[in-house]
Amino acid sequence: MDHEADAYRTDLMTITRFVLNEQSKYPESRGDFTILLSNIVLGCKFVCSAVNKGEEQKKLDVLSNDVFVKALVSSGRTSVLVSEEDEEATFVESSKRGKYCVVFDPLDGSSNIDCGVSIGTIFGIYTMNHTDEPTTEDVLKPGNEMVAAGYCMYGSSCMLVLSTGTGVHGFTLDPSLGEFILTHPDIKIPKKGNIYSVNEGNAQNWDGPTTKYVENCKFPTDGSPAKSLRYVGSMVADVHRTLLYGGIFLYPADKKSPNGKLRVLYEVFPMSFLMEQAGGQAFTGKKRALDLVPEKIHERSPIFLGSYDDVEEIKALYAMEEKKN
Ligand code: FDP
Repeated sequence: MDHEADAYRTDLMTITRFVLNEQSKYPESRGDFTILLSNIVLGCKFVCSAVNKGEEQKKLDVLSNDVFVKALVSSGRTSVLVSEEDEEATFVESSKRGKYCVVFDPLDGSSNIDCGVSIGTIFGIYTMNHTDEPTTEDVLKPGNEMVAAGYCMYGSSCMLVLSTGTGVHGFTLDPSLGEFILTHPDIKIPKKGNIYSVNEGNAQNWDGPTTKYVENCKFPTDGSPAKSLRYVGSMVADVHRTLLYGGIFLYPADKKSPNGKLRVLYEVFPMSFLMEQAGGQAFTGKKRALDLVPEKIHERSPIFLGSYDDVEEIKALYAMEEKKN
C-alpha cells in the first residue's frame, strides 16, 4: 500500500487552512484576509452549483454578481468593489467597511454558458492604504500593488487557483465535502510551451508584431516544431490550460479595437499576477502588464501572457517594431 499517498489524501489541506497557515507568517495579521477569502469562496461555490444546474446565461450573470457583491459587503472587510457587471464602483457603507478592495468578473466567458463550455470567476485584491472616504483611486492602481489574485473555473471539475504573492496554488472543490482541497501546490508554468491561443478570426486587423508572431508559431524558421492552436474563447479556460501546459495566450490590439478586448482591472491584472507568480510573463505590447496604471475602472488593454520564453519572443518583435519607428 502506498502510505505516503494515503497520508496526503487524509491530511486535507482546505483553502481556509492553507490561507490561515500563510497568514500566520505575518505576526500583524488578524485574520481579515481569511474572512475575505472565505466570502469569495462562498460566491464561487454558489456559481459552481448554479452552473451545474444549467441556469441560463442572463440569469446566471446577474445572480453571480449579486451573490459576490453581497458576500463581499457582508464580509465587513471591503471598502471598494469593482465588478464587470456594474458600470460604477460600489462603495461600502462606513459601518461595514474593511481594509480591502476587490475587483472581479463574476462570470467571465459568459457567451459560452449556454453550450456548457468552461467559464469562470476572476478576482484581484488591493489593500486600502488610508482610512479616509474610499474613492475609485483606491483601485486605479497598478497590478503590481495587488496583494492577491485568482480565478475559479467551472468546468468538468470546479477549481480555484490562487496566489497571495507566494506562488500559485490550485484547489479542487470536493462536492461531497463542500470544500476546496489543495490538489495543485506551487504551480509552475513550463518555461516554453508548444501551444498558442488566440482568436485568429481577427487576424486581418492585427499589427505587424502580432501577425509575425503567429506566423512564426505556424511556420517556425528556427527548426522548432510548429505550435498547436487551442482557443476556447473563455479566458479562464484558456489561461488555465496555458498555466498548466505552457505556451502563450494572446488578446492583442487590432485596428477595430486599439486597446484589445480584455479589461485591465479584473482580467489582465489578476491573470498577469498569477502568470508571474508561476514563473511566466505578461506583456501588453508596450510594457510589463502589471506596471500599467489604469485611469478608468473598465479600461481595456492588449495582453500576451504565458511561458517565459514564449512571451520573450513577442517582446522581441515589439522591440524591433519600436526601433523601426
Ligand atoms: P466573453 O465575451 O464570452 O465574456 O472578456 C470576455 C471574454 O469572453 C473572455 O473570457 C474571452 O477570453 C474573450 O472574451 C473572448 O473574446 P472573443 O470572442 O473576441 O475571442
